[in-house]
Amino acid sequence: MPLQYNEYYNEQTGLTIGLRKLLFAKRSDYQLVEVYETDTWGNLMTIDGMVMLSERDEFVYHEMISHVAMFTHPNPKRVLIIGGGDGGTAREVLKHSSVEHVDMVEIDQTVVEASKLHFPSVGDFDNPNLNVLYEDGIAFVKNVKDPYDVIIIDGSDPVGPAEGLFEKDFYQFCLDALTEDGVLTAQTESPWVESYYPSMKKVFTALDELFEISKMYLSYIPLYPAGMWSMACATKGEDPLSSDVTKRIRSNPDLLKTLNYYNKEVHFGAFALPNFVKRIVE
Ligand code: SPD
Repeated sequence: MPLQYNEYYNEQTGLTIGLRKLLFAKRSDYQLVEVYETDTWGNLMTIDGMVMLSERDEFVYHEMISHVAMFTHPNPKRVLIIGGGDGGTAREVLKHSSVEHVDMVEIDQTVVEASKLHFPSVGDFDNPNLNVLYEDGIAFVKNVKDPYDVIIIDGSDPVGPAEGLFEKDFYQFCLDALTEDGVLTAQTESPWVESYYPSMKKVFTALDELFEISKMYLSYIPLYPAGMWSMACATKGEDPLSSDVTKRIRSNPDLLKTLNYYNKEVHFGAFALPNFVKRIVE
């Protein structure tokens, strides 16, 4: 019998990943963090039975949650990442030469520990511009004194410690913690998983009420439920679809060369939504 990992997301329907062996398992104060060596996806991290990243496909999620925000902002210097303990989002953000300081607020030190041990190509933890804090991201954002240009919500699914990251109050705190041309991106689950719809609806309704501009965008992540993944981009006025974004992307050829998913066409195309996806948040 082959060793397999199954994440069931619709009754008995799910995703199966072939495994070689268990590399790490720790029940922290918050959740169960596991790392497996897989058949063809490199190492795989799961939290409470849900896939967080594999070495082979992590670039899609991390590039899309980071660069859409970073190129939408005219000059991002201070960045806050809520969650993101594997370090992949920070790695992408730190590729932008304008960045002077990144605070990454991860509630669970075990995620960082697992990443440092088993995902050496993901984190850029020794970067002097990265400050890692082990705190509750919601409490942190409530008390921000020195605002951020970009806030990225790289949390887990809306169960357990990440549940509060899908609430309106949290996005009000984020709005208050952003500079006047601030930009926010957040992961907002799979449009194919109906049990996520209430959380998706809650986030997009909140962003719509609070921010000047808010839009959903999509990317394709093979090891996430059904492969289609949604994210939110909300701003105090910067338009993620403006010609300024095109100019900024074009003026960064060296950064773009390091990427495997994100490019100018993907940035703009990602905001084109199928009708059934639009209806989830209408
Ligand atoms: N079901 C997957 C939800 C993924 C959210 N975050 C992933 C962490 C990658 N940095």
